[in-house]
Amino acid sequence: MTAIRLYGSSDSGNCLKTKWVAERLGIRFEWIETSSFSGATRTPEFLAINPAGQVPVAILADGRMLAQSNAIMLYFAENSDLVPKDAYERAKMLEWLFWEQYSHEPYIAVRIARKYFLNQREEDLDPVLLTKGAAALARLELQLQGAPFLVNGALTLADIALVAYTRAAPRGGFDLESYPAVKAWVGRVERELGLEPLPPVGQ
Ligand SMILES: N[C@@H](CCC(=O)N[C@@H](CS)C(=O)NCC(=O)O)C(=O)O
Repeated sequence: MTAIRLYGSSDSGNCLKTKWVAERLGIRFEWIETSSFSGATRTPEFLAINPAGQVPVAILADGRMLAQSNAIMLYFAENSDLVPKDAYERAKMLEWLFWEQYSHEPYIAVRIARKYFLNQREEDLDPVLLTKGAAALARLELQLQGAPFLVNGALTLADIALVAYTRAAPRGGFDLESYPAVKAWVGRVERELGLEPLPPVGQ
């Protein structure tokens, strides 16, 4: 059977989180590097695949298309230990996934993109990105002060979704030294996923 095709950018936490889940669960896939910075998500060919013009996109073995990083992760992880069996714990995991997309990614990922990848000057960045991003890190810190993972003491999709941009937050000008529980959790999740820590910014 044809493997799943995963269109994604290696610079994007949204894309990497789907790749990490597939790798951890031994799901066969072909990675098709598609950078939003190079305009590859705006070509007629790509828009025919995903009219929203965004990566990640999965083309399943039977040809069906699935977009949105958290939907793709959930599809891959169905019936795996990355999704709690208990209805309340599963809903708590979803609570974090929705929070990630509304209260974390729009600030931390956007600041990383503008500052690190597009080299925009500090004074040209919307100050809200810093305050709301710091608030998101403080919320994670509160949760992780008393728990090794976000939900029910074990690795779930919530950790994978949230670690994607949190580990890269220093690229957006956020200092993880101010969030020691978050920093320790990043290391824990990286070890679970077999990821090398990102090099310090500037190296
Ligand atoms: N909520 C979407 C966000 C996807 C997204 O913003 N993708 C970016 C790369 S990280 C993209 O393709 N941007 C191109 C564009 O919006 O034109 C998800 O989680 O998949």
